[in-house]
Amino acid sequence: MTSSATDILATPPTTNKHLIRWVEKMADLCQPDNVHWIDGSQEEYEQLCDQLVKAGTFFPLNEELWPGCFYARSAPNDVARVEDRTFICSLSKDNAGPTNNWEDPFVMRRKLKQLFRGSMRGRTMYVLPFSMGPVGSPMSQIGVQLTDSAYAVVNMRIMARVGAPVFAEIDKDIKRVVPCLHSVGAPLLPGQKDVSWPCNDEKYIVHFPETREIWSYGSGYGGNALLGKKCFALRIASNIARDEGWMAEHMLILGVESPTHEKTYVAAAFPSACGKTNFAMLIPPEGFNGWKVWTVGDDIAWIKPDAAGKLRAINPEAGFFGVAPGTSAKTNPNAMTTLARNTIFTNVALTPEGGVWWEGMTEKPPKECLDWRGEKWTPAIGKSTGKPAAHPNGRFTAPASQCPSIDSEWENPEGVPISAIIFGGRRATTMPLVYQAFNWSAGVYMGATMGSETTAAAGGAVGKVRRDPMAMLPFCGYHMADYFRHWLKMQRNLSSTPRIFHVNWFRKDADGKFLWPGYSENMRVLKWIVDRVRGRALSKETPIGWTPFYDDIHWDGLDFSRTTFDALQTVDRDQWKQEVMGHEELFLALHDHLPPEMIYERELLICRL
Ligand code: TSX
Ligand code: MN
Repeated sequence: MTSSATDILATPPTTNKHLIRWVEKMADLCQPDNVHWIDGSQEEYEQLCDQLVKAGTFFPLNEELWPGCFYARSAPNDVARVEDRTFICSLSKDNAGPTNNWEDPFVMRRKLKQLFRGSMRGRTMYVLPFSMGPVGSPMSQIGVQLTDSAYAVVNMRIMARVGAPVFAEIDKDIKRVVPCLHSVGAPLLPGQKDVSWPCNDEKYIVHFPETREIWSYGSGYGGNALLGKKCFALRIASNIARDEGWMAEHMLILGVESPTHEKTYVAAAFPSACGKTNFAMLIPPEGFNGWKVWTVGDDIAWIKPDAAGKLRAINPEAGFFGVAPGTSAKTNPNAMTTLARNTIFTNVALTPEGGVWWEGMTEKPPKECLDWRGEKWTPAIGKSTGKPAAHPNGRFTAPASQCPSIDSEWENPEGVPISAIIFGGRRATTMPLVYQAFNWSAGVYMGATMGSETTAAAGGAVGKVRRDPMAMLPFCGYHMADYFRHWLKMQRNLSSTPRIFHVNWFRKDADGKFLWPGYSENMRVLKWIVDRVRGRALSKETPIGWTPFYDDIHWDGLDFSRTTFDALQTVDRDQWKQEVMGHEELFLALHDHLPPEMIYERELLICRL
């Protein structure tokens, strides 16, 4: 380490000896040229962005069109989370379960120490304290990310609360701090010129659940590098939550306000490619005068029983890291307003005016632009090569505070009360538009068996149902069957459980046409859910749960026939017998830890069918 690093270490903005010792130890291991303690100020942010511009990582967008926005292109081999390189290194393999990659923690630690040795040479190590959830909230958790990526730092500043207030919180010594070590794995020799997106072909995203540590190597991208998000707020937090009796879920949170200003909050879990962010920011359609949907979060919910035995939830994040392609003024006007300023765009297209574009943003593509690889792209080139201008996983990083529908309570340290939980999936057949589980354990079964049909964007076979329990398959930091057990156990700590629903916006008719218009019209389903929760709406008992009658849905402003609605809501016993067979596949893999309730619920369902 150079003397400058030692100098900066001599005056750390924290009194926490464990933290200082850990930073020293990791600096010894990674050997950065410099150590920078992040204060989280606007000036620091601007300085880091300037530096990223000089390094060629960032391109400042046209200030008139996109004020405060930057554009970045990743390396082509660093565009998404790397599930096959993601590990849960619990002491026992059994604890990670069959749905996670596992390696012996001692073996993995040795391997990681090798990789991180000297990995930050020629770079600065940033010490980034962050709070997941409002600083000081009893539901919040604290981490410190050491990273050699300024790109990770500026993205984290949008996605989490960072800097001096978090150091102050750490110094109160109330909460355990989760250490997160991150390196892009691209040390520089003296005088070596850097590339615009440093990363390493070899990637490791590693979680140690017992010691609550995260080690991430080789990637600068999203979920691999912004360690507060998937690594901490889901994989590590799911372990903490299990131990402490709460839930860390891959869920959006929204509030529905009625014309009489009654507000009802719901949390919803969807697999990818279902339009989760669009749903979180829904604008009610015609016929819903006085109704409003408010956004609390679009990706993660931490849910905890309060003193009265009701579940309350916070959004641990402070921003949206959303998929850009498909986002438009038509599909999600609130998102478009949110990302209009102070936003970082990654792997979308760059227009000659210094703006950004992606597939689905406008009806007409730009005449010419640079694609996400920096190559010239025109609609004709796109057509002949089949290459999109934006990468399908191109992203925006935008502050939640800029969302027009952001809820007044979104930073309430006590969270918001959750009255309903919604599971969903993309299903062309079998699944009705909406149905309600009979009770909590039937709802847990519903979530445990949920799935989605694969789209072209995901790669692999299109149209096959992929099971994704509670949308947590890539994010549960322990054995998935123990996670179901934890869900079932939660009921015991509650005076009243949220009601549980399943929705499917994607059912098709025999000609392959969508039966439901979706988007804003989903408000009609949301209203029925709210009415059910409030004990106002009737329903019909079916073998799978409660479904609305046509007349239980508010149809003002939409011409929708009884016949089409019946087709949407059909529970076909033969299709459902097939469906139940599909459930068994996943259960087989989990059988040695599976709670008996899951078997009983399946048997009950089979009997009713
Ligand atoms: O986000 C979607 N939502 C949720 C909105 C709150 N999408 C996009 C999914 C990809 C991310 C949807 N796509 C939804 C939906 O509810 N529904 C559909 C399917 C669909 C697509 C086009 C039409 C209708 C349904 N077009 C017309 O009906 C004209
Ligand atoms: Mn997500």
